[in-house]
Amino acid sequence: MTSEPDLPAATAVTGLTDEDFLADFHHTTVYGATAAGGIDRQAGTAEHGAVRAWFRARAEALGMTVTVDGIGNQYATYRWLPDGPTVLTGSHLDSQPLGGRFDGTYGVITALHAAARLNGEVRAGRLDPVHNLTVVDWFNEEGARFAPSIMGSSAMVGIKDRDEMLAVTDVDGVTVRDALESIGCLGTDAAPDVAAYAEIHIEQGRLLERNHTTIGAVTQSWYTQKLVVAVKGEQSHTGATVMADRHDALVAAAKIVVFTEDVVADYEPEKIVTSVGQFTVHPNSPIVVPREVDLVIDLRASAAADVLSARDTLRRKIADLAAERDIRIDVEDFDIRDIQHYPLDGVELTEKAAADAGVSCMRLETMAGHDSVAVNRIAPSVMVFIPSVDGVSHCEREFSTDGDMVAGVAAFTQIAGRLVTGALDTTAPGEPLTTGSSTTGPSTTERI
Ligand code: HGY
Ligand code: MN
Ligand code: MN
Repeated sequence: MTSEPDLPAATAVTGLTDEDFLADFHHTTVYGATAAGGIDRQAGTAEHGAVRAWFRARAEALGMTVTVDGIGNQYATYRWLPDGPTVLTGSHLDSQPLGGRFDGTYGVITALHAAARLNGEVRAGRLDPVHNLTVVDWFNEEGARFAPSIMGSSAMVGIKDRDEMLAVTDVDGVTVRDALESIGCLGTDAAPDVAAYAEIHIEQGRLLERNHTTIGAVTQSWYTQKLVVAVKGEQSHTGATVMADRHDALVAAAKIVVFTEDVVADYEPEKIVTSVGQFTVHPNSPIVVPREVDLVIDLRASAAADVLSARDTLRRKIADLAAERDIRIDVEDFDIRDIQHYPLDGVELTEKAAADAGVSCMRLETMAGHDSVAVNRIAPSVMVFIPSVDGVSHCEREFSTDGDMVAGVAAFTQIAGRLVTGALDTTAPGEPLTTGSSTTGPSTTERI
């Protein structure tokens, strides 16, 4: 193992200061800015294209080479060595509708500044890398406009089929391929060979805040899946059909929403979460009994068994409901993501880096999904958090302080510096990629 570099403060090296980082970060909020202080920068939109173009130009201005792969992931690389696998760092620039300014974007800008600081070290002869360093801006981590989420990284590591993902359409029938072409991000470059991956992100929960801690060293991700439900009743006149003759899809769908909330009451508090986030009524006319409601249930838990048993309970209750009300309800498993255990070496690396950066650190799990959940299957991945005020995310009032963000940049620079000198070169990836793994397993559509 090469000796661990004691990286001096960045200011001494590249002139890129904490103020420069904050200026870059806060500049990104102009792309898709909403009136209430959030951003709306859904994957493949003009706003998303604009921030990605700014990122490419900024990276090139910092001396990086930018490439784009066939599912729209952008890679900015310091090519210090002629070849060999690169250390990959980064996150995503797309957002949820009316989302927060920090989710994903913080990780991309932090990775960019950490890379620039380390480049200064290398050029000053104070860092001797055994790997190149790449900053990635993943395509469509959020899965809001195009489902599933974590799309670009999952296609890059081979969990999802790239051409299948390019054919996914949004509600208006626009394909991922069309959207990527419209923002000039349908690339042809090969994705990099990855030695190790690191991602820093806002916690989107309140554990760090509750524990007055600045850095989170993430040990595992939660087991997550979606249930895609189509409730199929019969359209009729709201004013002329007697109640006994109605096959009201909306009343049945509403009951499913309540089932979903009730089912988690059987489990340990804060160890399982669920909501229906998407709920579409057809034909959605004020004097028509709805014929169909399409809804998506998001189910997540620290233990896979809890998601699977909650899923079975829901399927049973939905089947009973369909029989009672003489309607059809299709239920499909979707976007299943196994738990990912991040390598312990990487967790300890984060703890060391936080100590060197002089900030507090604690271990925790991630309830939210991240691109690291995909990449950890092919390369040892390090997942790092900074605090979210009130634990709020996917919301315009999402917030992290400048102080915490800057502390995260310092710690992340330490982590990336150790990775480029081979700190995880003998560490295995998380859960190896196996064919038929649950994220690629068949989605079962049950007609009830
Ligand atoms: O799936 C997730 O948790 C992420 O926010 N896309
Ligand atoms: Mn995110
Ligand atoms: Mn998100």
